[in-house]
Amino acid sequence: MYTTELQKTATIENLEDPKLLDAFEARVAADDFIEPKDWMPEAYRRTLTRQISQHAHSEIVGMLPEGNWITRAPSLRRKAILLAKVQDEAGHGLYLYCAAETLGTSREEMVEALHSGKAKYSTIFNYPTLTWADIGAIGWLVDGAAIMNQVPLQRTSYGPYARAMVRICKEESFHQRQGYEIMIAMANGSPEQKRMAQDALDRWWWPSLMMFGPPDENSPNTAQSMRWRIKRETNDELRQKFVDITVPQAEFLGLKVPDPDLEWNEEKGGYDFGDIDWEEFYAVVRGEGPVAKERMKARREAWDEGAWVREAAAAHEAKRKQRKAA
Ligand code: FAQ
Repeated sequence: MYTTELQKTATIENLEDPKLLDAFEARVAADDFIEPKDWMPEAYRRTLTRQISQHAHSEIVGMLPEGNWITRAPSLRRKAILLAKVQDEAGHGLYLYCAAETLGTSREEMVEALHSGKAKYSTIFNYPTLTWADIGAIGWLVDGAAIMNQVPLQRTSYGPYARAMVRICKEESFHQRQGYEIMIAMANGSPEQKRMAQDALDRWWWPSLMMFGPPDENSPNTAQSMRWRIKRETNDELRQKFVDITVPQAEFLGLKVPDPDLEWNEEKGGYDFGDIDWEEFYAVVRGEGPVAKERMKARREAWDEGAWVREAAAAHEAKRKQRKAA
């Protein structure tokens, strides 16, 4: 109902009146939050719907690589923590779908876009989790990269997205720590455990750097998104910060970052690092990632198998409304 109302408003106001546009731009420039019923340019609405829904899809698809290890976690403590983490990711997906719905697209439409391959989700979740050390590496590197990207989004210009990010960032910070704690245990364990930790770092390092998106000069959306304060830092700025924070953490673990060109650059006060394989990135974006097909199959099956839950919830709601009206 709310969604339909918003859609109507969007069509009526889609005239891009210069006065409205100027007022909108001034509010954004003053760091005001834009709220669902405020006027906004159609391109702003579209960009946000794309980014927030893709973010939501990433959280939901992102449950799969770790979900794969819940039954094989090495202790009850590890199992309970991993279960809680994977549930948190589901929660993040839900807040984000709700935030995106306030822009006028229904959850069903967004899910359909994911299942038909029209909408993207983060490349990182198209890689397999081969050993328990991968669970450590995901928490440390993938959640670490996610936090780096998401902390600035707490100040994104769209209110519902910014507010969703506050809670998500708190939880992601716990996720990063649990991953790093696994890495500490593995890196200080038996030679075989240390070898597994190094192998996980070797496989997850470059895909984690790709999470930040293409280099700024090849990023079609960054300039406008920075102007509208949807993005607060560019892909390259965030990637650099991530490298600078993470390399010392690898050193503390006694592990080697798999980049022969990695070198501290005193002048820029950050690390220089080797070339990212952008061919691989674009192939994964096109749906050619190592486990892309399995990921989409699992999501479609989950959606189909959950149909009865959605139907039951809708029937319950209809009955509740009927009783209230009577
Ligand atoms: N994967 O012009 P840009 C997580 C696409 S959550 C796939 O730079 P933009 C939590 C991009 O969509 C991880 N596609 O685009 C967790 C665009 O295509 P489009 C997700 C990518 O939007 C942890 C095209 O390339 N986080 O990990 C990727 O300005 C552990 C051109 O790119 C978010 O979504 C990619 N990596 O910047 C869960 C954060 N990068 O849509 C479970 C919010 C780029 O025009 C376990 N999103 N593309 O067809 C963002 O900050 C931005 O959307 C970027 C991309 C930075 C991802």
